[in-house]
Amino acid sequence: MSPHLLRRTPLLVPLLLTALAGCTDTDTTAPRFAPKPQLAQGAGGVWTVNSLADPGGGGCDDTECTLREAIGSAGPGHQVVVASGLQGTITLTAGEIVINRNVSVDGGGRIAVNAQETTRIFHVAGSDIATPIVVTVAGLSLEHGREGLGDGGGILVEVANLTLRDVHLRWNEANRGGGMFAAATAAVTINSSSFESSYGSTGGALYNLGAVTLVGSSVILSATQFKSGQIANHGTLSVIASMIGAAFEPGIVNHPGATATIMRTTLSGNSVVAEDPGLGAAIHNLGTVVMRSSTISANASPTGVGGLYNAGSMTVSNSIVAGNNGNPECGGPSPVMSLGYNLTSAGGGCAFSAVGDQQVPLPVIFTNVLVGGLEDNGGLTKTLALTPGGLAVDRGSCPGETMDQRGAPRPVDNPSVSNAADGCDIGAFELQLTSAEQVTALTVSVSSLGLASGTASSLRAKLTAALSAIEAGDIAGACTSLTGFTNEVRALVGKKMSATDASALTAKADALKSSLGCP
Ligand SMILES: [Ca+2]
Ligand SMILES: [Ca+2]
Repeated sequence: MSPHLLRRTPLLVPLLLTALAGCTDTDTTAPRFAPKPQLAQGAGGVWTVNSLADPGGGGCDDTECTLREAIGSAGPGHQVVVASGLQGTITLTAGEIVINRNVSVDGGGRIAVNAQETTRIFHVAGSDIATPIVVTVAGLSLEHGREGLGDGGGILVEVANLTLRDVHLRWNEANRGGGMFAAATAAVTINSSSFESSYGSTGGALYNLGAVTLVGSSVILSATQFKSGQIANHGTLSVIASMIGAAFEPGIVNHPGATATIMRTTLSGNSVVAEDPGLGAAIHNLGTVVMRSSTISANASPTGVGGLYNAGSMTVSNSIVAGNNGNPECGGPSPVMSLGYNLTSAGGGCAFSAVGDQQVPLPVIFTNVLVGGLEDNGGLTKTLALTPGGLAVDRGSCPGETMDQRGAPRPVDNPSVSNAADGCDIGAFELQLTSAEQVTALTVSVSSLGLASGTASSLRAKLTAALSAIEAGDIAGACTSLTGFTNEVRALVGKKMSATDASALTAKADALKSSLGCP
């Protein structure tokens, strides 16, 4: 056990800032809600919440239907929705809300549920292990849930298949799993959602005994103790296109017997206190970890392992594990196995020596690999952008991948940069081509088709004109040249160019025109 006591105080300032920032969305108490005639409650299996009160008089009707009443009234397969115009915070006053049937609950992104630190918020549990209930919860903020000595301050998931979509768990606290506890009988998919400012004695954000998948989701500002991780995984965990960062203690602790798959994900800003020697700041693995196309940077464990600690089985491919504070960045009794195309720091980095692996001097990491801190670079989660022309660009290999963490296309092959394999970039982020680079790539494509020289040079001339226009800031001119190019390509179909080649060229040119805002 770690001797230190993690205090919640350091969280207060970010908590307050987040609270202020969040006011506009969900804390509006002045209702915009104007009562409108509703369809009869329950008609067509739809129950409409029309009140921010709790618990309500007991039944869900058109005069008053609280969230608790709607969920209690909904039969198997029914939906709970929120009346159009209803917006604000539901303050729980009667304990947790139990969901024990196949229902979907959608707050439309306009409703916060605040448990005032007196109770857990949702308890999702069927009773038949052979037939778990199937539940969807969407469009809600779940705040200030607290289960001090128990499991799951925000949500406790037991015999259930639960999908969260656009659900934001904030300021929740529990003994195990401040935001969520997933039992061994739980299967949970967490999509486009976030855990923020959670606290758990073990598992600050999430404690998993079952099967949990995060997609396009974030875990930030969580805290925990007892070396358990923001995500304490004892089951099966998949983290895809997500971000885990700015947390106290390791981002993920993968416990003995547990399996974690990390893909197209960024772990950054996780920090382990000096009183926990030997802990890995990003991932502390005692089970099995498979990592691919992820970025592990700027995590800190001053007396431990800055990036990846391994006492089990861990394989890493096409990933950046560099610029973490802690020596070494990979450590523990078992080697972190490279499957190739990784980039790490020279010296204190990981002992990667498979095909495509690079050892880069530490000062270069933040000048010629990564741009800097976590930013909103598009997509659902923050990312660490790559330096244009830097050492990670086109030096990776990502067979089967079609997008990066943000959802941007990958691989993107910059024809001016030599490829290590398929033109994919190393890590979670794929650098997209600039407009000028897209024109150059089109020129390379034209040259590779084996066209008659007159045909090829006529097409290239249009692209050269487009490139000159882009470099001169003449967008209208670039649009004109690109339109001339696509018209000429289409005219060649069936004569000097196959339909397949033509559509590949016009698709790229049209995408560029679209990004330039061409008419
Ligand atoms: Ca690339
Ligand atoms: Ca290239």
